[in-house]
Amino acid sequence: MKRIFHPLFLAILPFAVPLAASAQARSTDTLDIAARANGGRVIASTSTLDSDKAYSADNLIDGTVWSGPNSKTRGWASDKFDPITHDSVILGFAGNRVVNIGKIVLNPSTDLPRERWAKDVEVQTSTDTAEGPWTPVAQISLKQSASAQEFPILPTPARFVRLVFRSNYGSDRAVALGEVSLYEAIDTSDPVGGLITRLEGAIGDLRRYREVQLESGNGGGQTVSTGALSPATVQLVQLIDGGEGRVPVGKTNIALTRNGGKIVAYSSIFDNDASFGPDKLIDGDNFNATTGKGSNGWASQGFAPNREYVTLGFAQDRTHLIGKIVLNAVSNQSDLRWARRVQVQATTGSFKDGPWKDVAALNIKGKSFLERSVNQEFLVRPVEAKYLRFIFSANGPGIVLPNADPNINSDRSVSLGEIEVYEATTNNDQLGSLISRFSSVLSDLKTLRRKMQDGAATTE
Ligand SMILES: [Ca+2]
Ligand SMILES: [Ca+2]
Repeated sequence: MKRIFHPLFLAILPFAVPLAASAQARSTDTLDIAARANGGRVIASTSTLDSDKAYSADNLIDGTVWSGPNSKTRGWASDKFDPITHDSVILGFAGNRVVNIGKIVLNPSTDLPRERWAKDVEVQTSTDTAEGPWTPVAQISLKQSASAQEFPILPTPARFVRLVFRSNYGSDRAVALGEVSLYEAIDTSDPVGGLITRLEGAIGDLRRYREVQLESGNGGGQTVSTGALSPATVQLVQLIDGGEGRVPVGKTNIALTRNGGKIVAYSSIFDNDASFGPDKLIDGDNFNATTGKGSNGWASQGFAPNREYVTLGFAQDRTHLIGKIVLNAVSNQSDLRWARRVQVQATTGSFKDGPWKDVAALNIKGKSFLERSVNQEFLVRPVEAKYLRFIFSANGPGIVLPNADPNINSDRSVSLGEIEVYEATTNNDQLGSLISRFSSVLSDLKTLRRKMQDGAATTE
């Protein structure tokens, strides 16, 4: 059978095609071409803090960022902050080839004061030499957050990429950055690339649909509201980031040791005393100050804001959609040491290297010892997490002394009694598991396409 196109259809076709293409989400490959492990290179940097190798620009492509005292890397820092002649870093790729940039990911995390962390960055490309000429392709603005921040870029060919650091968060000493990742755009004109782009678009639609379902409370499980709490349990419910108070959450504490929860990393233990180990955060037991009985809780060795952390995972290292976190500050330590503010981050990647996404800053409320001894619930906007990292940023009841850091009421330790984690639930989240399966097919397709292209390149 021969198809006859209507002349009107033929007339609109040239317009319809680019419109449809621009409406689609652009796909990028999964391989970080800036990473040294993948052949990426730092060609030049304008300066290094005190010419100290520990802050070399090579740290920008080592695949890891500073995340506490055990970190292998500190990131890069310039030796000045000059708002006129900006500092910059130039990157190149394996085999000196021209790549087609589609996405950049920057993580500001370094061990330097947060005022020095990079803020406004201009991305420039050169297809010719490492001296330019340079074409600006994106202006990006980073959050002051130790997380991998993604920015799509209109597909642009580049033999060299220059990052020009236009501003930081308020220091005149240096500008600092933890890691740079670059990803190639997937060309929609090749058939596999086109298929990948369509699948990615469809998965994006499904994700948005599920978010709408979650936000409208269309799911199973228990709906938490202040009215639903048992009057016998005084609990403070805080809604994080407009949690809407109607997020349906599961009834099982998936962080609990007997439900498969586990500690996968931590910064330190008070006097190396096992009775203050991080496993005490998920043992389902809290210290009772009146009887002097019960589990001690976790306590760190020393406290400075954002240096102490605990990372936890779940049974079989599975990824869960998190909807609620419960903290209980009570521990067998002076309440000057009890955690007051905790930054929570999530990753679906590695518990060592992330990439980490900020979930919420949880503030444990209450002035008195008793007010702070109760479970405090935090409803968070649903977030996928294979691992959750809890970073401790303030302790004590919030005593403010002259010339002292208000975040530190004791520099001896920060402590916490218990962490509970609950899932956000849709209808058993069948849609969520379907999205996960499609996503892994998408990732396999991208790898396959890259291998096909590499194979074609080597046989040419
Ligand atoms: Ca790094
Ligand atoms: Ca406990």
